Amino acid sequence: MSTYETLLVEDRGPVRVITINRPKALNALNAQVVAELTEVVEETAISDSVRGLVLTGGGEKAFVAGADIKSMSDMNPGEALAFAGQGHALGEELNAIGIPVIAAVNGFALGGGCELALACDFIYASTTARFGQPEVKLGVIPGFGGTQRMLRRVGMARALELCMTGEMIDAAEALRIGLVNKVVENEQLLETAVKTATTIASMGPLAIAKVKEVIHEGANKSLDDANLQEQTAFASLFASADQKEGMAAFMAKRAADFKGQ
Ligand code: DAK
Repeated sequence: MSTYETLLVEDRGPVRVITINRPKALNALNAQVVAELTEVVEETAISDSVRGLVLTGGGEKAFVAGADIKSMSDMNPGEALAFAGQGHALGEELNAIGIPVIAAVNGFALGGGCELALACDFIYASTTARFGQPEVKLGVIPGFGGTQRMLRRVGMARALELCMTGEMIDAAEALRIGLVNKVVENEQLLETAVKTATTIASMGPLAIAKVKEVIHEGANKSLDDANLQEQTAFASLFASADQKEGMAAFMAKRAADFKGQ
């Protein structure tokens, strides 16, 4: 595995934990962090052994406090477009990788940090987590897919309210509006996210990849087209050894031994 300047990467069994590690800047996303995240996601996508990703923030205070305001402050529109493109590409890769990606939000998830969490399949938060899209306070808007992913995650009215007021919400409110799936104490956060990713890793890998593909792509399709995609994906799995193994194991009352084939 490569080494990174702004990330810590550790495999815990089948689950890769990526820690964004610039705690002095509250893990703010500059071009280097986004490039390194993209690299590790691409490296993971071709790994046979990694079956889940967990993203978290280094230090006590933040998941990611946003895009790096210092490096953005002098950007012209062309540079801003390139930076936004880099962030969007990362979000698309996190959505396209055929394994679960869980954000373990351990503090501030603001601006680009909230957008990064939204690009994950789902979010677990600690009781100390705070979410917000404060870009309007800086005279800009979310640029890493936040407006659209927030809309799809929590609905139009709440997305508009969060993106227009720039206000922060706490973990309990984030849970209430469906932005996060679960809230636990900080000490249990990483362990809880890794445990869920490990459970998912024991399922048929091809089936997990199809669940992810059908739900992510279906969100952007008509119901008819999305249902057709589901039907085709369901049928395609009957050509896999994993389907034979999963069903044979059920009938033999034993655990399935999936090979991802
Ligand atoms: N960028 C750079 N440095 C940051 C930062 C950030 N987003 N957030 C915090 N820091 C730095 C602080 O400057 C400070 O550094 P020093 O002064 O010690 O050198 C250090 O982290 C600790 O922060 P504080 O001293 O402020 O800590 P507090 O506990 O007092 O406050 C805070 C924590 C999170 C409430 C506060 O730091 C804060 O409000 N931070 C900014 C949050 C924010 O506005 N985030 C959104 C950033 S805008 C786009 C692409 C993307 C985006 C937009 C457009 N395109 C290219 C189109 C996305 C934009 C954003 O994410």
